[in-house]
Amino acid sequence: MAEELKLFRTWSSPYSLRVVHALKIKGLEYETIFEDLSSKSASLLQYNPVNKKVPVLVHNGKAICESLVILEYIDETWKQCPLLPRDPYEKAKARFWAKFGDEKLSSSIWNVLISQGKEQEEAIAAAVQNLKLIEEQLQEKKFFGGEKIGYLDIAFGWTANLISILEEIIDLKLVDEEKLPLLSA
Ligand SMILES: N[C@@H](CCC(=O)N[C@@H](CS)C(=O)NCC(=O)O)C(=O)O
Repeated sequence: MAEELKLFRTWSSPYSLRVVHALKIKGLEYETIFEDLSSKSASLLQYNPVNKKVPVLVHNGKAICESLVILEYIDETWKQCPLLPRDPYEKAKARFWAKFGDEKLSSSIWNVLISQGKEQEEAIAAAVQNLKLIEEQLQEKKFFGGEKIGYLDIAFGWTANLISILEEIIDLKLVDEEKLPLLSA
């Protein structure tokens, strides 16, 4: 039976781009359904009734939601070009930092955007502190995944495009080449 693979996403969703990148690395063909989040389709609501968000991957009629969960599903289903490390400890660390990125790093960067004055100075310090923790994960490695792009690189992909856009909006450099050379590179 031919595989049926559909991805519900929007062009702007950084979470969805994770899935796009993983499917590309695995060399998988799929259909894209672009959603209008101001008028969600009946299919999206049917496939993701709990969170009603993109991305949703539908594989042979079965829906998988939450971008990090989808990455793991893709990695376990299609074994070529592994994304997660095989070693259980390295795998646990990759999952830990991906969670940190979604729960702590992203909100600390958002706080910089929505604050002003003294509050913004504090928000910048907190965001840079979090970015330094990420920088440490890159020590002596080309990618978070080592020599090849892996799960954590895909999970942090949003930092590469969204932070530079936010920097332009608030006219402030967060990922500084001197303070965060590896992340900046
Ligand atoms: N934790 C979710 C976040 C997904 C998410 O926030 N998606 C946004 C687009 S970037 C969305 O669909 N928002 C619609 C809504 O909140 O109603 C994931 O990793 O998949």
